[in-house]
Amino acid sequence: MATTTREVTPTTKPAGAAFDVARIRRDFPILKAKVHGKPLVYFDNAATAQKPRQVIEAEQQFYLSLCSNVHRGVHWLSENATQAYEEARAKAQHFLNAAESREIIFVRGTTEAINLVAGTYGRKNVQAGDEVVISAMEHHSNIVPWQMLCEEKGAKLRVAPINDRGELLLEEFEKLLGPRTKLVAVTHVSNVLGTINPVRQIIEMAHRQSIPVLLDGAQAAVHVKVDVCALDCDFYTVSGHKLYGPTGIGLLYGKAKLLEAMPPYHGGGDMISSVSFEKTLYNVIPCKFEAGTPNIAGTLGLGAAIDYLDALGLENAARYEHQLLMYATDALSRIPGLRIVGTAKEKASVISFVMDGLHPHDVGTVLDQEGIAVRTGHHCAQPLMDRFGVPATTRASLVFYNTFEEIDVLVKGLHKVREILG
Ligand code: C6P
Repeated sequence: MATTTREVTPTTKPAGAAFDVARIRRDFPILKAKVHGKPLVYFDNAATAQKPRQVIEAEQQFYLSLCSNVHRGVHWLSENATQAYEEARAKAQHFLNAAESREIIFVRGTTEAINLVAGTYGRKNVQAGDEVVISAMEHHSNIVPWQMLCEEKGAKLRVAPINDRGELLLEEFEKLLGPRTKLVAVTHVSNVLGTINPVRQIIEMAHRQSIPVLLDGAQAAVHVKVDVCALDCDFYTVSGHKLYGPTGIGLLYGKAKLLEAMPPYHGGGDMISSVSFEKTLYNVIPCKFEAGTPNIAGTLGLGAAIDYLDALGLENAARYEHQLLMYATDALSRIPGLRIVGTAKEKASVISFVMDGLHPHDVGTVLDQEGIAVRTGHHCAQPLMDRFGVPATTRASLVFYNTFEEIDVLVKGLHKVREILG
């Protein structure tokens, strides 16, 4: 399959030099794979992204030459592994532009990051009668932990509505804020709709009433340059595996003064400064929140992914992804009986759609036979499906190693879906 950058309409043509997708694709070994005898077209990036060779090698290198535990040994291997682990933290700090590296906590992913905040900050600060505000477009990971907390505390979960394009209704959101609101937790980018939320305004509105804000950045960090200092968000979450890093590793950013005041999450080794049967004293941040042996290889892999993105230039990638989004939106909109769910003005390259009379699972199964990987289902966002009156959608999520030619293959595949399924 050709992997050149295609000329598109002047309004969508990239500024500056063409993005060398063919070269980039060579970094991702799996993209050469064939599925059912057809070249793989991987459009399930929002579920998990593919990994460049640099990430795979960083993990492998840890086991080949550095394997040991961190923060625990005086021997050469352990000291060097510790140094590499802390270097990865510094890379994450710079990636998010956090003020200090101790504001970066390594977790398994966004799910664990949000559970950590709900289980510590939430448990400490949310009491009976208080409220937590989320939005109607949240992933289950940013619903259920708050629901569990509210149930335990007798607090209330309030949900800010969205319009039919999938945009947050900011005025309605602001009306939900008040003296009882103890936290706002919203997604930066929707995994279903692709909507990029106006997070600056959200944070300003909440901060005017001294309400802290958690941003679920699982999808956003991939497409948007995140600057937690400029945003002034209180917590930010990242899933490493969506950011071209390994599975089982992610980041929680938290402002130091909040993290310091929070009780620990898990108890165990490394999160303590001293233990006796009478009393345990906790370690300083970030160690206070990293109990037990961490995912060291994954952390180094995530560090390599951040290096990769730095070299590529996230802004360059985002510009190219926007081209793909425009091209795919136009092409898919021309398919009779296909409706795109999520048409926000500010959108990342995630396209959910439904086809008249067809179940998304059947659509996904036929596409799979063509070598095309999309996600079908409720995308862990059942309340959002209800909001749009659909049980499920088919979702194509595009990133910088995807090509215009692959979108043509998807369009062809969707015509085939219609031929086969009626
Ligand atoms: N969404 C998707 O296919 P974890 O699984 O912890 O890395 O991330 C959870 C999560 C939280 N918030 C958002 C906005 C997400 O998109 C996800 C993960 C994947 O859409 C898997 S369900």
